[in-house]
Amino acid sequence: MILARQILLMILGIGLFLSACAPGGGGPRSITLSMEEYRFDPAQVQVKAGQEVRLTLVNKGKEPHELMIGRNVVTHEGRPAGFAQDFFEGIPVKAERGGKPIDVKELMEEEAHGFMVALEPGEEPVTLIFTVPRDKAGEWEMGCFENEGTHWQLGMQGKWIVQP
Ligand SMILES: [Cu+2]
Repeated sequence: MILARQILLMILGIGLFLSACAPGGGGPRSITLSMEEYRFDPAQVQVKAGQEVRLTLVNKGKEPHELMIGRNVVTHEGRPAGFAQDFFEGIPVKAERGGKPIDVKELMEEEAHGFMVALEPGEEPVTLIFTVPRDKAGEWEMGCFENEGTHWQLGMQGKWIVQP
């Protein structure tokens, strides 16, 4: 009986410890977003306006994947190619790989329509660090437009929701 009581107290202690570490404490919000054929995991991400976000991108698939966030898909030669409205426009974004700062431009393809991060399969994850501006509140879409837009067409889409 005494042992059971100790275990119970220990579980309660762990629970309190974890809740103290839970997001909402005002610190940066850490999110891991996995990319694979042909989806984002999680498929829906919620952030708060004004919040600092550390968004780590991992390519768990066998093909190159990218993340773009925006609204209203544009086409290039009849294929989905990005968004008319880019979520990242006007947002200063820092990037880190393996804990070291890198130039975010290294992660972008030359002809990208808006801000994007592309990762080869097995490439080391990248963390994007930025603060969500208050005027970006609302619902946005995440998308991968690799392979001439086929990833988007195959369902590589998600929701990026900015709570006011
Ligand atoms: Cu993809």
